[in-house]
Amino acid sequence: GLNLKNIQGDILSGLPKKTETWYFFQISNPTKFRKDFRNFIPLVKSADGVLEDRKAIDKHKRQQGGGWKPHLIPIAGVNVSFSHFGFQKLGIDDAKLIDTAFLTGQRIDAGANLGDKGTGTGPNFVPDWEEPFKQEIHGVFIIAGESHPTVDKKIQHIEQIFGLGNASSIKKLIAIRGDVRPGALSAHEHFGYLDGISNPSIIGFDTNPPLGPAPIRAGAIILGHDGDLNKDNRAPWMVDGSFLAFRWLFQKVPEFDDFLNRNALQGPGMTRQQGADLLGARLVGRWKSGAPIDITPFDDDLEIAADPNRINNFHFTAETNFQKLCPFAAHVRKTLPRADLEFRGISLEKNRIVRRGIQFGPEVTKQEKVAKKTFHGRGLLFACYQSSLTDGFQFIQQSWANNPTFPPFETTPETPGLDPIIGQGPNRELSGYDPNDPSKVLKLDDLWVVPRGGEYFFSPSIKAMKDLIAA
Ligand code: N7H
Repeated sequence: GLNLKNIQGDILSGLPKKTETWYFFQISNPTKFRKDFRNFIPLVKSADGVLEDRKAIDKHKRQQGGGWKPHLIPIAGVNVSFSHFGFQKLGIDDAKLIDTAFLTGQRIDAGANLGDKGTGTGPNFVPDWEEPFKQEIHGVFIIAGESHPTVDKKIQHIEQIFGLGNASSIKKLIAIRGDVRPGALSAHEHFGYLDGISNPSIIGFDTNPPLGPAPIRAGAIILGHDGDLNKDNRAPWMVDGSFLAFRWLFQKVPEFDDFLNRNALQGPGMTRQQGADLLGARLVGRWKSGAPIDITPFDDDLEIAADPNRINNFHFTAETNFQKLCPFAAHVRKTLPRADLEFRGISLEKNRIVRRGIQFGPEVTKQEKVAKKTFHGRGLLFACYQSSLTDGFQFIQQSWANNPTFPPFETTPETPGLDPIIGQGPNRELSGYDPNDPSKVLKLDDLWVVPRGGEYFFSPSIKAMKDLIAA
């Protein structure tokens, strides 16, 4: 079984959050850091702690009796992760983490494999990122909570533990605040689509999974368990940890909406708005409600969206080798191709990731809508966990989203093209956007999702924090 008291809470359960701060730091004084870290460990929320928090939240909701404006109970969750450079700084040998993406770091990987824009090549690649991410990042604190005051109090506590000013054992590089969107949009990302629907169900943890993709073994996400392809080669302290890929992704929402409007699909009795909505759904693979176009291709369906056993229970089975219902390049088909590969007997278990992102930035203003142009930074603090970055995040981005010939097909003439949401690369186009003629190719505008920073981290077990990192 899984030791839920030893695994950090964001990995398995997801820290409950309305707001979350990502606090990136360098270790300036390793000896003092190790001492301070011992006092920090009690703040860390385990998977078990999150389950208890969720119970308390549910109980509180019941007691509120579904009032018109429920109060939230103050709950904070703290997690911590280290980059390869952080382990090096602490003198910890992390070679048995094996993962080349982790050991290289994301700045160089961004040029070599992820397709980010920038200058220079190889180890000298400098991506077009925000300044703090061009520096060496050693670690990140993740602080989640129901409100800004609760989170800010925790941040102050953490800063006290590690000391302030010249006496500090850490140097803050940047703290980025994420916030879920207001009101009814709270579970939707900034383009407007419901997010957080399809995360892998984990055998032995998710006891009553809804219908959908086959549940996976814990080792696909957590090191040292069945399903971790390097299980037998890990050092003992790596067990119960997980790799974290972080990406700071800016979204150009008015520009995306304008593109959908300009290229709206046309059909009998279809308004321009309906044609724009249909095009958007075909680029994502889901309607804004979350309903998958593989099962409701021409109209949104709120009943399907509201049913946990239908919203994720689609497999492209009627569609392998075809893209009338859903384009090959649609974001959810690129990032989890389901039957496209499974019908050839290829398992997707090793490529599954657990996504834990949060939105950042304000709602689109009237001024931006009118100008069809972004004036305020907003987007997604993308985060995902996996037991291999090279099979998980990196693979999905490089070999699927950025690869115009994925999925590979023998029987159709169409080249799928790029994932229109996250795909990066020279030829920004995809086929299949028009259900009436899947061979038609749509030229896309410049990126609507712009990477401005990121790093690869390892989220150690709580035992590893005590035995290996703390002094
Ligand atoms: Fe994606 N979007 O709004 O269009 N994503 N994503 N993603 N994404 C998903 O099924 C989005 C990004 C995956 O299991 C949904 O939960 C945006 C990166 C995977 O069927 C929506 C951004 C990577 C899935 C979005 C972004 C992925 C997924 C449907 C950036 C990895 C699950 C909701 C700003 C490299 C696929 C859901 C499955 C779903 C959007 C980034 C991967 C709406 C806007 C960088 C694996």
